Amino acid sequence: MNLKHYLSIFCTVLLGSTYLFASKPNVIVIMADDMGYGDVGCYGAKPKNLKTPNIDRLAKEGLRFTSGYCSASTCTPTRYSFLTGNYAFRRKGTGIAPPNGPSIIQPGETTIGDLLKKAGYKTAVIGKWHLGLGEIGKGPDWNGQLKPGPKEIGFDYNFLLPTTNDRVPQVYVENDRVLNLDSNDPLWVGNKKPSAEHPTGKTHRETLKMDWSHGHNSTIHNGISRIGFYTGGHAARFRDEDLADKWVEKSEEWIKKNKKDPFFLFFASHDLHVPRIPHERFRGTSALSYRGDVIVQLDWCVGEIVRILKEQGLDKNTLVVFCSDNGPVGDDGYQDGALEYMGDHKPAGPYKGGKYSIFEGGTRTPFITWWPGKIKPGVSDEVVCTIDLATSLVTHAGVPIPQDSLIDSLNVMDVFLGQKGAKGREHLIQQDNGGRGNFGFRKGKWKLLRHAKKSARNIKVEEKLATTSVDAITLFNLEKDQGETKNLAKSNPQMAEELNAELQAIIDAGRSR
Ligand code: NG6
Ligand code: CA
Repeated sequence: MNLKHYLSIFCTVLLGSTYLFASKPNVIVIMADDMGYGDVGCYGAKPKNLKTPNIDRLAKEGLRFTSGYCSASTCTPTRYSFLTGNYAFRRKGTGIAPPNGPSIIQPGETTIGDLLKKAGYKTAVIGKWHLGLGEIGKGPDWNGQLKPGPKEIGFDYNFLLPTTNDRVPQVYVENDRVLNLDSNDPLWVGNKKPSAEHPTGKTHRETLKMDWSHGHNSTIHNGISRIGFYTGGHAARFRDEDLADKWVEKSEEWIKKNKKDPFFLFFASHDLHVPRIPHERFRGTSALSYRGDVIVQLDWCVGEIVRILKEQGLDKNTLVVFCSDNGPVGDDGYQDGALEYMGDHKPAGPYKGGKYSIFEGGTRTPFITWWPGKIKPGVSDEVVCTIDLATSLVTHAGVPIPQDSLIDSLNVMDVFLGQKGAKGREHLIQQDNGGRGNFGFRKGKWKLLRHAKKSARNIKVEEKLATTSVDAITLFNLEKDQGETKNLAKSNPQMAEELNAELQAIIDAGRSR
């Protein structure tokens, strides 16, 4: 062997290891809850209303998407689609999960976690789950093993708020058990009042530290009444004020333990979902009351994640994705001052609608990718969606995707990484909570809305939740009319028909990848 041979072997090894290194970055997906397009500084929130320096820094050092979407305008369907890569409307039972709902994703349905594990990733979900726990027909066994759960569907570790912070019970789940549960004080969860004297938001309204406005008037915990009833499990109950700190604490522990392998962390913040309860140190940090204060709290979490990555020397080899699970909402059931203190803040930015709606505000949300040294700072107008993370990340990690899995998740990794000339989605179906048969269809500059019912919810986030009447088919040119105000369905019926037929064809095809 001569020098040339040695050089070629050396180069091959170097290239090989560089390839391996580059193709398996750590990935942290930070998913905000109910955060709208206009809720952060880098998307137009004014500093006098609230400051989000950490999220803004991600955008400044990374890629900020102007057409980044979540796939649904409520939580459960977006999360289902993010994990499975399937449009949620294809699957019954993917709407907002109730407290005692079983695991919506059962073992056997392939998830992003399953496939990343095949690439050698360690995987974890920390934060809000809201995808059900336990067997079909049984639901969660709160005092026993909560199986199946994340562990059975692709996550090595989980530390959860099992449902939502406004749904019972207010306990943490670590792996498949309620944390700190005392067997002498079993946890009971149900949807009927357990006894006549059980205090609720209705009977003990004067004792509440935050009053409800609609729903949310059942069992009281931490001075706040919730959706659903529960008793027991007192030692296991958390304080709403401490959730954000807990997500960061557990993430830091897990990252330190798993940093030798490539890792995938789904950091599922409960902020800014109701009840919006900032930690005491974040109170009054915005001009928007608690709704703004919990954005500042979430922004702090983002800063902590970056701090941890830097301290562990992982920042150059970690892709951070910041996104939201659905658009914004003002009053979502508690009198927390969100509407009263909104001022000139526009939670959905220039877009119409918000949470629960198929207008742009329902799903077009903050979307940032950050990977220092790899992603060139900039802004991208390409269309991407949280549903695409699965195929993009898994393909990037070199794992083949089974034919019948991740059926609506597209490989837009080059777009996420800001590669020159890379193209995002040609089209995207947006849905609401499902069940109502409402669809949004974005294709290029066009946006078609198909409402199965003659009403749409929450057209204006800055006002009380309402239903407003809508036409069955509406068409908008987002290039000229980003606020979806001028319906072109009548003046351009051909385009409306064409898009409606294409939307239907994608639904009928049963898959889009
Ligand atoms: C609704 C709740 C709302 C919120 C939502 C789920 C009422 C009146 N409204 O049913 O407060 O919990 O469900 O939000 O109960 S999500 O972001 O998790 O999808
Ligand atoms: Ca949500």
